[in-house]
Amino acid sequence: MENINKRTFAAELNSSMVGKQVTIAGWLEDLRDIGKIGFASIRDMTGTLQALVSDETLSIAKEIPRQSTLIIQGKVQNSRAKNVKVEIKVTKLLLVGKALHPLPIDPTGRVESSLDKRLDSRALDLRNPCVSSIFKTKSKVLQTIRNVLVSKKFIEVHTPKIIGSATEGGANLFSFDYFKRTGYLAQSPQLFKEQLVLGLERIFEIGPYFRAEPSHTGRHLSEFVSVDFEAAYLEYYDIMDIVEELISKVIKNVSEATHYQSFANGYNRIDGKIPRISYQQCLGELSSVGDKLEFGDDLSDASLKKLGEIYPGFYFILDWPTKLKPFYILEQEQNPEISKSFDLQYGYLELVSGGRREHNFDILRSKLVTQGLNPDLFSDHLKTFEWGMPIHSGCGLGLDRLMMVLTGTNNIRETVLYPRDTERLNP
Ligand code: AMO
Repeated sequence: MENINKRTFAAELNSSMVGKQVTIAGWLEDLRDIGKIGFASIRDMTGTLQALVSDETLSIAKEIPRQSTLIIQGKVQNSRAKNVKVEIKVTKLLLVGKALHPLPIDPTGRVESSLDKRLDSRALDLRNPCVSSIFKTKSKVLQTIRNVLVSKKFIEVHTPKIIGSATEGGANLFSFDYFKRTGYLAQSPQLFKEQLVLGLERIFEIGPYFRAEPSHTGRHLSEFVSVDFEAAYLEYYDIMDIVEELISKVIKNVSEATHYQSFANGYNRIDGKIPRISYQQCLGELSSVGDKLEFGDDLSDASLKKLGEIYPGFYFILDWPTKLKPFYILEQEQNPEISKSFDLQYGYLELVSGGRREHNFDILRSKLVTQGLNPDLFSDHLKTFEWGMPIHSGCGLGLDRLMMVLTGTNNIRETVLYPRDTERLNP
């Protein structure tokens, strides 16, 4: 059919087009055959439209299995149906891709399938508008994040995902044969992003990272996307300000554009300001609800759940004990047992981790040793700290986890197209 490149999308159809000839494309979701005529429900990436078929086009439509892809030509006319303003009176109907039944899942969502089954047929699952809206929202979230960071003079970079030594310490590292040497998959861009502030000052990267974590939870994957940013001459609380702005702009844009309104209303309760609670304060709060922890203890899921009840929604936990943080996090001058660090939480869920970085070569080297890491493996990184390294701070935001919060799911696999975990390597 001609003019398919000038197709009209379902969401574009409106009363001002009545009488116009249009070409549309999409998949057949339903066909209501009422004798001499039939009403086909066609869905495309923007929504559904009603197509009226009769005579020859009705006979063709009746033979087409649901979910098959069609190209249709016809005239826009007013519809008699109560909830449909305009419809297409079909003159030509072309079957483009036939769907072979039985299909593995019902992408209309009328018949529910398990998440596993849906992930096995992810391409088809994405025809379900509730599912595709997660990924449309994700794209919008990314656009918002990029706009905010670029407006603050950050430039977007790409650092290697194939690396020669660990970025976050030796644990959880995937290794593989790299031309007779051992290569690793990057756990984070941590070392590169710090090195880059030397010449570029403010950078961000949005990319996939890999952790060989044998976790079986709703929030860990072996491959996840992180939004990392790093800036020279900013303090860790400046980074928290940027995180706060990112979260508030993301929520504003998402709630304007999608149906995740209920969540946005919840966020409005805290007025765009995210509470900042020190680790020490958290211990006090937890103790008051019977959870007694010593300074230096990590906060377990159970403790974080309790904190989440005290601080519903987003909250920062800052000034963590130095011993709980990686070697690159700077200590407080007044008390080296406390670090200049923060996490952003949503209830029990950790979304962001960041802090001010150690920028002194000798201290950084000795911290590697203290944490049981071999400084020789970090020589390419360490040497950059002898070339005039500015003070700097930054953070990493788990995009897929943020999507869990925005869409109200407790399984990260819902927010990733093709999730990778201990069980899942295909499709
Ligand atoms: P961290 O290890 O805390 O910090 O990771 C940053 C954020 O990434 C997300 N995340 C994950 N998401 C899904 N599956 C996983 N297995 C997974 N692991 C982490 C979380 C987490 O908060 N280099 C530091 C960041 C920095 O200091 O700049 C880092 O990687 O949302």
